[in-house]
Amino acid sequence: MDRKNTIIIVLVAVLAVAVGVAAFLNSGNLTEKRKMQQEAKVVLKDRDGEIETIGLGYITGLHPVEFSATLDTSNSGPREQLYTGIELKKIFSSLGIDSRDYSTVLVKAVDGYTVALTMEEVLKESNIYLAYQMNGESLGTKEEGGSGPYQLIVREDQFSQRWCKFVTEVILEE
Ligand SMILES: Nc1nc2c(c(=O)[nH]1)N[C@H]1C(S)=C(S)[C@@H](COP(=O)(O)O)O[C@H]1N2
Ligand SMILES: [Mo]
Repeated sequence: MDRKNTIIIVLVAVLAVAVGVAAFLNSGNLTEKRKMQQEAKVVLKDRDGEIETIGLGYITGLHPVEFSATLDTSNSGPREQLYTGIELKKIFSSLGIDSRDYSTVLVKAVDGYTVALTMEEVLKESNIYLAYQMNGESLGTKEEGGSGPYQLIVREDQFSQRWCKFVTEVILEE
């Protein structure tokens, strides 16, 4: 075998290993996210890393409320629904997070959907919630054809475009 062929074979082998490693790392990440969804967990982070991982027990301990909001989906017109959840800002304050330290909040879903909120919006009264029930029923997971276990509700968003379903991560940015 000449040198050129050897080089090509080595390059292909190196690429194959790199693709394999990348796929493996990615799948680990996905499995972890799915597990968080099954266990109904949400992780809060900032640039220094994880602040806290919270679950349904923590959220129900914060005195969730019922509120109405108008859901608009791709296959139905706008309809008023009754949600149960907690204002995002109340989760922050309960964890000792100082809203003045951050300007932006990113909310990420298991399918990669990401929504950006300004801290100003988050602090508005009765606007942005993390919901876990609609009309008294659990939201259900993506696998179950639901929109949860948690969904971000932005009451001021007329077309529900930032109502992030399947929330797994909340990232605070300075
Ligand atoms: N995780 C996630 N959340 C999402 C979306 C999405 O694709 N993924 N679509 C958004 C859009 S554009 C709308 S209108 C509402 C309702 O979307 P649906 O029609 O797919 O239910 O969810 C929002 N939240
Ligand atoms: Mo949409």
